[in-house]
Amino acid sequence: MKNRIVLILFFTFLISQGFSKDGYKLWLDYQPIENSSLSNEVKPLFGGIYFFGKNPTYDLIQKELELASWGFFNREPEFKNLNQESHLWIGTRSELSQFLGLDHQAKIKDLGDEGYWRGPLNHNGESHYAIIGNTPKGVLYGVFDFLRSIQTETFDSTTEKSDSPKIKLRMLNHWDNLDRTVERGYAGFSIWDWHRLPGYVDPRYIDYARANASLGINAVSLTNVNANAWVLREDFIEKVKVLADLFRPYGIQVFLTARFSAPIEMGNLETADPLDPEVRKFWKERVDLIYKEIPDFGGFLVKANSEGQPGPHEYGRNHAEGANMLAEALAPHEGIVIWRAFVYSHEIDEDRHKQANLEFEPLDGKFLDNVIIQVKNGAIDFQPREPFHPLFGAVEKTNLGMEFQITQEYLGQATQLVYLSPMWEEVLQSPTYRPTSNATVASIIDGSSSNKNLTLMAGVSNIGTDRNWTGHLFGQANWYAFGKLAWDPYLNSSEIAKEWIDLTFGQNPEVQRNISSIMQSSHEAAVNYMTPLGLHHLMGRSHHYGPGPWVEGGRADWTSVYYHRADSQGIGFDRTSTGSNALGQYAPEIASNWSNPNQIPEKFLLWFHHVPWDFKLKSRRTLWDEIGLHYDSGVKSAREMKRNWDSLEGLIDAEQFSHVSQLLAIQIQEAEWWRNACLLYFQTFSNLPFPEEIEKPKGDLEYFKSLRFPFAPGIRPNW
Ligand code: BDP
Repeated sequence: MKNRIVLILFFTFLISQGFSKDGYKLWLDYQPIENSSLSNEVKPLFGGIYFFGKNPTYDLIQKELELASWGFFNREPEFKNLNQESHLWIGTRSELSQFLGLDHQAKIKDLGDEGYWRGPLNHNGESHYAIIGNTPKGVLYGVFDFLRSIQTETFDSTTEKSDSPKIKLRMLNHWDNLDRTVERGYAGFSIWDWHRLPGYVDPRYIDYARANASLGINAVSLTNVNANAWVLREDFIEKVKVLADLFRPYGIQVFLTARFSAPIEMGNLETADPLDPEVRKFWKERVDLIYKEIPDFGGFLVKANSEGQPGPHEYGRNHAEGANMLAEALAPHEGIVIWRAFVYSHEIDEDRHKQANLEFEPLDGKFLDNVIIQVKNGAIDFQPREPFHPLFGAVEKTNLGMEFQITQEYLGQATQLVYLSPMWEEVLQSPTYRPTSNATVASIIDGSSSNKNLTLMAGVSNIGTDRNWTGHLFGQANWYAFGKLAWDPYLNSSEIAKEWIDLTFGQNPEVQRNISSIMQSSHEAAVNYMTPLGLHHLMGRSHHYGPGPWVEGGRADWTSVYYHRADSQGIGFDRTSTGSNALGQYAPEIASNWSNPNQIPEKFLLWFHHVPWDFKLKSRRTLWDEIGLHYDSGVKSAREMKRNWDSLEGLIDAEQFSHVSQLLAIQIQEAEWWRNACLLYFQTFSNLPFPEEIEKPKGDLEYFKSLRFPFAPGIRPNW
């Protein structure tokens, strides 16, 4: 008995020490350095660290270096004085000024508040390795990059590196409710333990901040965009303050979602009209109160007049009047308003695709400078593939930010491995043709072609209380890739993947090759077995889990039939000038090219065109056959992913292996389910046989239609 307890305690100890790869440590798992020349190069640095100043951020850096040193060398690092033998110098440009030549001074100065320089520095004949920023925050980013270069074995003490973020606000949006449920969350409950705050501080908050800071994420909105005004009460602000205080030295600013009707719900006012003096007073006082507790509070993220959320329209006011009212209250404190463009009204428009442009284009130039409009990557709603949102490039005077969804609401939730970065990259690299012919979405949102300073990339978080944070281990790769792209939206997805694989699975080339090919093929595979050739919004109602192409009834633009429009003639949504003309919201270069079904990239064909079943694609096959082939190839890719993964047994940690292998088996079943359900359903319109070469869809359409998932994760109880 005693032995058993000892054994259990020992395993608990091992787990707490991180010997088991349960995913808790994310990409910050500092493993022993096996490469001896790297170890010889790096060890002396950890044996002589000197900080040129003192501040809370340096304290955190010190802790991070301790963790890393224990992980890399199983020993304590040594912190020295300047007159002792110090090898690793850490500080800001001004702190190190007497040791820096003019060229270094200038180079570092150009990197702004958040950039860093790291490299060799000789002084009085002695060589040092220095990590320098203009601010402690820049230093922090430099240190994380330095540690990452050791983990990925790319560190070289003789070369210098400098970097700085291209986007100002790199932000996670949590859709977390105050009761700890998470809207569209698939990784357990909210990590914000509101009930036990402010008294109890969960150590997870620190690891969360470390993970974000290591990627350069510098802002978080804590609460659901379907907001609850309760978070603005004094007792909750006290809780928020605890988080803000913890995150501050990690360079992370806290935002909250503001419910537009808060003046009524908590201020006892009869109206929330943004032009009403009492309402303005309410917000000003509330904002002042928040800043008293949290002097660097970021501001508000607002969803208004969308999906039933209250907003200025109730009072005959427009989005600019609503946003500006909040912006005025925040401006004296340098706070900002992030106002979402994901809007659609109660009256069903002929095409929801057009709604944001219809509402926001006329308001261009009417928003105050401290307002950013946060636009989803596509015009519908985070579908497996969407063309870029026409608002990018249609609005010139207003600040525009990007909203991506990291949580996989429409992309397999937490049962599927789908690496989202290629999808984001596709959107970021899309040419908008406005304001100049070479303006891509990336160059609009980083301000380089839109000439804006207040820039933003937000990602809807996929984080929860699951031990591995994201439910599926590969969800971590999406968090990671989001952070990287927010820092530099021109990065390449396969390189980001390679880095993440290095950090998560180590250096074995076979492991790296296999996992990289799994990740790179995963998005196209999911698009193929869910919504190929521009199809969209085919998922099950409410929970959005699995296929539901037959969903109809109720609000039209919440159904599938509204989007696919299949009939005996063909399938697809005509958004050309013969249909809704949503295409007209894009620049003429795009509109004219895409209005021709023979010219539009086939991946967007059915997004913009209603096409006959016998329409010939570039392959010279009919549309019907191609739909079948795409669905089938998606399933085959999912199987290939699993085969690839299973070949890694024994080469990677057993716990990681089994976790992903089991989930890939589910992914195959779900891919088959999507293919079978969609093809059998669409066949009821096409009345055509399936192409010879595909595996014939099996099953009974009525059975698929009858499936119900009342307890699927991530949905509101009343849905
Ligand atoms: C949709 C989600 C819904 C969100 C909404 C939003 O299904 O839960 O509230 O987006 O972005 O994708 O506001």
